[in-house]
Amino acid sequence: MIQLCTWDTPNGKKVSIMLEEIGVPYEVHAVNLKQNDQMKPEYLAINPNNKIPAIVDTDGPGGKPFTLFESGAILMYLAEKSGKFWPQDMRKRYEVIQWLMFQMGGVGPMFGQANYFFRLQEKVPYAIERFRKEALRLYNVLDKELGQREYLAGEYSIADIATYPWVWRHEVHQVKLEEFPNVKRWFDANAARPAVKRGMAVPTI
Ligand SMILES: N[C@@H](CCC(=O)N[C@@H](CS)C(=O)NCC(=O)O)C(=O)O
Repeated sequence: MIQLCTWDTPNGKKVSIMLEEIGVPYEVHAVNLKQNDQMKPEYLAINPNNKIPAIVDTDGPGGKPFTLFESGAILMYLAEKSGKFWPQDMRKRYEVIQWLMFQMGGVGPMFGQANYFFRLQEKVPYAIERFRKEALRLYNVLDKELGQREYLAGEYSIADIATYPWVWRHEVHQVKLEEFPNVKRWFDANAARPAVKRGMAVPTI
Protein backbone atom coordinates (compact mmCIF):
# COMPACT_ATOMS: atom_id res chain seq x y z
CA MET A 1 0.00 0.00 0.00
CA ILE A 2 1.23 3.47 -0.87
CA GLN A 3 0.41 6.35 1.49
CA LEU A 4 0.31 9.57 -0.52
CA CYS A 5 0.75 12.94 1.19
CA THR A 6 -0.52 15.55 -1.23
CA TRP A 7 -2.46 18.74 -1.87
CA ASP A 8 -4.37 20.32 -4.76
CA THR A 9 -1.32 21.48 -6.76
CA PRO A 10 0.54 20.33 -9.92
CA ASN A 11 3.35 18.59 -8.02
CA GLY A 12 0.84 16.60 -5.99
CA LYS A 13 -1.27 15.66 -9.01
CA LYS A 14 1.72 14.16 -10.82
CA VAL A 15 1.87 11.40 -8.23
CA SER A 16 -1.88 10.70 -8.05
CA ILE A 17 -1.96 10.44 -11.87
CA MET A 18 0.94 7.99 -11.77
CA LEU A 19 -0.70 5.88 -9.05
CA GLU A 20 -3.89 5.77 -11.10
CA GLU A 21 -1.96 4.87 -14.25
CA ILE A 22 -0.14 1.94 -12.63
CA GLY A 23 -3.27 0.85 -10.78
CA VAL A 24 -1.84 0.25 -7.31
CA PRO A 25 -3.90 0.79 -4.16
CA TYR A 26 -3.11 4.00 -2.31
CA GLU A 27 -4.40 6.11 0.55
CA VAL A 28 -4.52 9.89 0.31
CA HIS A 29 -3.46 12.12 3.20
CA ALA A 30 -4.32 15.74 2.46
CA VAL A 31 -1.59 18.10 3.69
CA ASN A 32 -3.44 21.40 3.83
CA LEU A 33 -0.92 23.99 2.62
CA LYS A 34 -3.33 26.82 3.44
CA GLN A 35 -3.19 25.77 7.09
CA ASN A 36 0.58 25.16 6.99
CA ASP A 37 0.18 21.41 7.63
CA GLN A 38 3.50 20.94 5.78
CA MET A 39 5.27 22.56 8.77
CA LYS A 40 3.89 20.12 11.35
CA PRO A 41 6.54 17.93 13.00
CA GLU A 42 4.76 14.71 11.93
CA TYR A 43 4.92 15.82 8.29
CA LEU A 44 8.52 17.10 8.57
CA ALA A 45 9.45 13.59 9.70
CA ILE A 46 8.31 12.41 6.24
CA ASN A 47 9.57 15.38 4.21
CA PRO A 48 12.13 17.61 5.97
CA ASN A 49 11.78 20.03 3.00
CA ASN A 50 8.19 20.91 4.11
CA LYS A 51 6.63 20.44 0.67
CA ILE A 52 4.18 18.04 -0.92
CA PRO A 53 4.20 15.45 -2.37
CA ALA A 54 5.70 12.60 -0.37
CA ILE A 55 4.93 8.90 -0.22
CA VAL A 56 5.38 6.10 2.24
CA ASP A 57 5.47 2.70 0.58
CA THR A 58 4.59 0.24 3.34
CA ASP A 59 6.04 -2.54 1.16
CA GLY A 60 9.23 -0.82 0.02
CA PRO A 61 12.54 -2.38 -1.10
CA GLY A 62 13.44 -5.38 1.05
CA GLY A 63 9.82 -5.58 2.21
CA LYS A 64 10.36 -2.63 4.57
CA PRO A 65 8.55 0.73 4.65
CA PHE A 66 10.16 3.34 2.41
CA THR A 67 9.63 7.10 2.56
CA LEU A 68 10.30 9.33 -0.43
CA PHE A 69 9.86 13.02 -1.29
CA GLU A 70 10.54 15.06 -4.48
CA SER A 71 7.92 14.34 -7.12
CA GLY A 72 10.47 13.40 -9.82
CA ALA A 73 12.11 10.82 -7.56
CA ILE A 74 8.67 9.45 -6.61
CA LEU A 75 7.68 9.06 -10.28
CA MET A 76 10.94 7.25 -11.05
CA TYR A 77 10.48 4.97 -8.04
CA LEU A 78 6.91 4.05 -8.97
CA ALA A 79 7.91 3.55 -12.62
CA GLU A 80 10.78 1.25 -11.69
CA LYS A 81 8.72 -0.63 -9.10
CA SER A 82 5.77 -1.19 -11.45
CA GLY A 83 7.85 -1.60 -14.62
CA LYS A 84 5.48 0.83 -16.34
CA PHE A 85 6.46 4.01 -18.20
CA TRP A 86 10.07 2.96 -17.58
CA PRO A 87 11.69 1.70 -20.83
CA GLN A 88 14.17 -1.16 -20.54
CA ASP A 89 16.17 0.26 -23.43
CA MET A 90 18.81 2.61 -21.98
CA ARG A 91 18.48 5.25 -24.72
CA LYS A 92 14.73 5.41 -24.32
CA ARG A 93 14.93 5.41 -20.53
CA TYR A 94 17.32 8.37 -20.51
CA GLU A 95 15.11 10.28 -22.92
CA VAL A 96 12.34 9.86 -20.37
CA ILE A 97 14.68 11.00 -17.58
CA GLN A 98 15.86 13.96 -19.70
CA TRP A 99 12.31 15.29 -20.17
CA LEU A 100 11.49 14.56 -16.54
CA MET A 101 14.50 16.68 -15.49
CA PHE A 102 13.41 19.38 -17.95
CA GLN A 103 10.11 19.50 -16.09
CA MET A 104 11.68 19.38 -12.62
CA GLY A 105 14.37 21.99 -13.31
CA GLY A 106 12.55 24.21 -15.83
CA VAL A 107 8.80 23.90 -16.31
CA GLY A 108 7.90 23.48 -12.62
CA PRO A 109 10.07 26.20 -11.06
CA MET A 110 9.59 28.75 -13.89
CA PHE A 111 5.82 28.33 -14.27
CA GLY A 112 5.63 28.40 -10.47
CA GLN A 113 7.49 31.72 -10.32
CA ALA A 114 5.33 33.11 -13.14
CA ASN A 115 2.19 32.17 -11.16
CA TYR A 116 3.62 33.75 -8.04
CA PHE A 117 4.54 37.10 -9.59
CA PHE A 118 1.39 37.34 -11.74
CA ARG A 119 -0.78 36.90 -8.65
CA LEU A 120 1.29 39.02 -6.25
CA GLN A 121 -0.60 42.13 -5.22
CA GLU A 122 2.54 44.26 -5.33
CA LYS A 123 3.45 44.22 -9.03
CA VAL A 124 7.15 43.71 -9.79
CA PRO A 125 7.45 44.44 -13.55
CA TYR A 126 10.98 43.02 -13.91
CA ALA A 127 10.00 39.69 -12.35
CA ILE A 128 6.71 39.49 -14.27
CA GLU A 129 8.54 40.08 -17.55
CA ARG A 130 11.36 37.67 -16.72
CA PHE A 131 9.10 34.74 -15.83
CA ARG A 132 6.56 35.46 -18.60
CA LYS A 133 9.41 35.29 -21.13
CA GLU A 134 10.86 32.15 -19.58
CA ALA A 135 7.45 30.42 -19.50
CA LEU A 136 6.90 31.27 -23.18
CA ARG A 137 10.38 30.04 -24.06
CA LEU A 138 9.63 26.70 -22.37
CA TYR A 139 6.27 26.43 -24.17
CA ASN A 140 8.15 26.93 -27.44
CA VAL A 141 10.59 24.14 -26.57
CA LEU A 142 7.67 21.84 -25.74
CA ASP A 143 5.81 22.81 -28.90
CA LYS A 144 8.80 22.13 -31.14
CA GLU A 145 9.42 18.73 -29.53
CA LEU A 146 5.77 17.72 -29.64
CA GLY A 147 5.67 18.67 -33.32
CA GLN A 148 8.02 15.75 -33.93
CA ARG A 149 6.79 13.16 -31.41
CA GLU A 150 3.47 12.10 -30.00
CA TYR A 151 4.64 12.36 -26.38
CA LEU A 152 7.72 14.01 -24.85
CA ALA A 153 9.94 10.94 -24.93
CA GLY A 154 8.16 9.28 -27.87
CA GLU A 155 5.78 7.04 -25.96
CA TYR A 156 3.61 8.18 -23.04
CA SER A 157 5.83 8.26 -19.94
CA ILE A 158 6.45 9.78 -16.51
CA ALA A 159 7.80 12.86 -18.35
CA ASP A 160 4.28 13.54 -19.68
CA ILE A 161 2.74 12.71 -16.30
CA ALA A 162 5.08 15.27 -14.66
CA THR A 163 4.47 18.01 -17.22
CA TYR A 164 0.72 17.78 -17.78
CA PRO A 165 -0.46 19.20 -14.40
CA TRP A 166 1.74 22.27 -14.94
CA VAL A 167 0.41 22.91 -18.46
CA TRP A 168 -3.10 22.37 -17.02
CA ARG A 169 -2.46 25.69 -15.25
CA HIS A 170 -1.75 27.55 -18.53
CA GLU A 171 -4.49 30.11 -17.88
CA VAL A 172 -2.94 31.07 -14.55
CA HIS A 173 0.41 31.79 -16.17
CA GLN A 174 -1.38 33.61 -18.98
CA VAL A 175 -0.55 31.32 -21.90
CA LYS A 176 -3.04 30.67 -24.70
CA LEU A 177 -2.70 27.01 -25.70
CA GLU A 178 -4.05 27.79 -29.19
CA GLU A 179 -0.74 29.58 -29.85
CA PHE A 180 1.08 26.27 -29.24
CA PRO A 181 -0.85 23.77 -31.41
CA ASN A 182 1.42 20.79 -30.73
CA VAL A 183 1.25 21.35 -26.97
CA LYS A 184 -2.54 21.65 -27.29
CA ARG A 185 -2.79 18.35 -29.19
CA TRP A 186 -0.63 16.65 -26.53
CA PHE A 187 -2.55 18.35 -23.68
CA ASP A 188 -5.89 17.08 -25.02
CA ALA A 189 -4.48 13.54 -25.42
CA ASN A 190 -3.30 13.53 -21.80
CA ALA A 191 -6.56 15.03 -20.53
CA ALA A 192 -8.57 12.28 -22.26
CA ARG A 193 -6.85 9.44 -20.35
CA PRO A 194 -9.16 8.01 -17.67
CA ALA A 195 -6.27 7.67 -15.17
CA VAL A 196 -5.34 11.32 -15.70
CA LYS A 197 -8.93 12.38 -15.02
CA ARG A 198 -8.99 10.32 -11.81
CA GLY A 199 -5.54 11.51 -10.69
CA MET A 200 -6.38 15.16 -11.28
CA ALA A 201 -9.36 14.85 -8.94
CA VAL A 202 -7.05 13.97 -6.00
CA PRO A 203 -7.18 15.12 -3.27
CA THR A 204 -10.87 15.76 -2.73
CA ILE A 205 -10.90 18.74 -0.42
N1 LIG B 1 10.70 19.95 -6.12
C1 LIG B 1 9.55 19.64 -5.29
C2 LIG B 1 8.66 20.85 -5.22
C3 LIG B 1 7.45 20.60 -4.36
C4 LIG B 1 6.66 21.88 -4.12
O1 LIG B 1 7.10 22.97 -4.47
N2 LIG B 1 5.50 21.71 -3.49
C5 LIG B 1 4.69 22.87 -3.15
C6 LIG B 1 3.26 22.69 -3.69
S1 LIG B 1 3.28 22.46 -5.45
C7 LIG B 1 4.58 22.97 -1.64
O2 LIG B 1 4.42 21.98 -0.97
N3 LIG B 1 4.71 24.17 -1.09
C8 LIG B 1 4.56 24.41 0.32
C9 LIG B 1 5.66 25.26 0.90
O3 LIG B 1 6.54 25.70 0.15
O4 LIG B 1 5.64 25.49 2.12
C10 LIG B 1 8.83 18.43 -5.88
O5 LIG B 1 8.76 18.36 -7.12
O6 LIG B 1 8.32 17.59 -5.12
